[in-house]
Amino acid sequence: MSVGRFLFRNGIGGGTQRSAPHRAAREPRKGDPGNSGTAVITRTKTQTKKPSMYRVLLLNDDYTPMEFVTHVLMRFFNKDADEANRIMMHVHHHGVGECGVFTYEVAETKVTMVMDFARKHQHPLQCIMEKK
Ligand code: TYC
Repeated sequence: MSVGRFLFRNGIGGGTQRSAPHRAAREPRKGDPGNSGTAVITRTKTQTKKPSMYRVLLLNDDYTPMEFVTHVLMRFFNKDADEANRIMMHVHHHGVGECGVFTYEVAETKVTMVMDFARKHQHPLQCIMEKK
């Protein structure tokens, strides 16, 4: 190869140096033309919100039969016989007890179903919900 051809191929002679016109050869840096150095973070993470949770409680009274309360706990709160009896006796002795913890709409539905069921059987059983 001639000296002239060598210099042309290796970029010293031969005129125009060509490169991609719109892509920087490195990461943009502060002070580069058209780079203010101010970044706008449009979203840091997927937005998720934990729902508020509500306790559903049974209240004690002097008239509702124990067996009825145990049945309610099995029917509406999916407790087995032992757990239902334990919760019923807790309410009987302490005045109030937890049936479960649910989102607002589920808790509200449980309360309505228990209250309707107790009314239908003419028992004064009270079921309420409270925000955790
Ligand atoms: N205290 C009631 C009784 O002696 C039993 C009972 C238990 C009632 C729990 C309501 O939520 C209740 N028959």
